[in-house]
Amino acid sequence: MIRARSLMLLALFSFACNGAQTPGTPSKAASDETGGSKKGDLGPPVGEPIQAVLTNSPEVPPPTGRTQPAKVVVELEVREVTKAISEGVDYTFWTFGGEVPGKFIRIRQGDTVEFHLQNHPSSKMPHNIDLHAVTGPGGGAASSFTAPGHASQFTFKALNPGLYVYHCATAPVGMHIANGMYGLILVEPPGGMPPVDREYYVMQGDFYTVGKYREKGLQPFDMQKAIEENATYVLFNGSEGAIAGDAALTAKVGETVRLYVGNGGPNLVSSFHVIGEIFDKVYYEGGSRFQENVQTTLIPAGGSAIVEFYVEAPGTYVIVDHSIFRAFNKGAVGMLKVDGADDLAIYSGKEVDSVYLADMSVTPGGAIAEATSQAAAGQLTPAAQVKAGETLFAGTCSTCHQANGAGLEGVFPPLAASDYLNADPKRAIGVVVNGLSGPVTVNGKDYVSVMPPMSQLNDDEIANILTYVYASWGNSGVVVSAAEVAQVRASTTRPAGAAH
Ligand code: HEC
Ligand SMILES: [Cu+2]
Repeated sequence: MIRARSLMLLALFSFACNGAQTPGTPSKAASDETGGSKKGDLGPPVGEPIQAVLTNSPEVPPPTGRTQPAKVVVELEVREVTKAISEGVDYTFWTFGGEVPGKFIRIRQGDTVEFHLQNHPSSKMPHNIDLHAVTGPGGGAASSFTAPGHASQFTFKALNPGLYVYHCATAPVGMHIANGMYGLILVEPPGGMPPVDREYYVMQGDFYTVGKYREKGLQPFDMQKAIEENATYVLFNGSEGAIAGDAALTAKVGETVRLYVGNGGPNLVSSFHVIGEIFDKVYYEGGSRFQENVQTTLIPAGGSAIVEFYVEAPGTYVIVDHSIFRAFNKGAVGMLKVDGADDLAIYSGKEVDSVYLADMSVTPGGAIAEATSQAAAGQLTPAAQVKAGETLFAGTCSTCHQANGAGLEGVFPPLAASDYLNADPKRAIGVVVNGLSGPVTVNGKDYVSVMPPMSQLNDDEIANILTYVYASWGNSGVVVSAAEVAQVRASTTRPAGAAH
């Protein structure tokens, strides 16, 4: 559908180029130049005003399909909403259109945009919008200051093609952006974007909460952490898992995928990477020219990139910010699931998901979500703990102790029927919270090695993992509670450098 339409567009565009020139239309001689705002005024709007199609991420509106400039009406409503930022963690987001990132806007170079910004009556704050696609002081910010329950309107002509960030610019600006007030506006060049099979909208942002990463409950914004650029979460599309697990982006072998990638910041630049893919093209910084054969592209805060790649092999491709602690410890993980037949000449076909996905493969509505909601209701069952613990164990402990708990001769002690484990649950909690080093004897065999503290796990997660371990492989069946973990955590010390 996208392909057919864009092909038609392309054909029309080349026709227009060879035909009569209207003032301001890019000429053939200038076709190796890519822009400049002077070429962007393609004349007055033609035809009836058009209502812009806006989409929530990860969807992208269809190509404009137009060959002439139009008047385009954009209606965007600001809403302040409380929803999940991670499993069991809520946050009050300020949004353009109800979600983070804000609605994707797609127009064509030369269009005249009549922009209506509404601020929902339930909002507590005034807001405005600065679109980087606007030529003029403030990018629309001054003309769009909008109190709760009010609306404002301004008009601009989109002179430069490209992929632009928009954001709120109401003081304190950093706080409005940190709460999720950003999105993307694509200004297509007159010929449209070249056709591809799939287009997706992905936008990174950093978030600052008073509680630690994955600390449960409603988490307020932490201004000091934001000033220090010490992000608690770094996320694609506004929440952990927004484009992972069941919500992963999808494609089929043999398709070309285009990602419109933005970075709202407010602070961090993104080292955007798809594990196991090479970007065939990157329109770096969201501009008109592309680089080819790129592994990782840098996307500044308040900037964008358009990346394209052809998918040869089926499987799960993990999307990360390659500043890699952000991926594994702050949530910057997405996935592209590709269906189709293996091409063994290109890739041998061994699944590597578990290496990279670890416990990031947590899916909303899965075992962990179930345990979290039971715990929130004060009705956590051991069965739910075991199920959640199984998933977490696979992503955390199995790397060393193996999926079946057998460990590795002489290197990693067994958790299966471990006399050390079963003798003292409090001590076992301490091992996970604080790590273990030096000589230890398990089932009559000596180990002299190091287990690092599992600093990335919170009390609920450790309780669930240990409950699962105790319920498995001939162990004692002890149930471990988050309160017990908290108690051990409070009464013991971690080696210097452990996260918490
Ligand atoms: C990086 C490898 C590694 C990871 C990951 C790891 N462990 Fe360990 N674990 C070890 C090593 C090595 C020892 C022995 C340390 C020593 O020799 O002092 C150990 C010891 C233990 C022990 C005590 C000995 C025994 O076998 O009963 C327990 C209990 C334990 N680990 C549980 C866990 C749990 C639960 C997790 C996941 C939350 C985990 N470990 C993750 C490497 C690891
Ligand atoms: Cu705002």
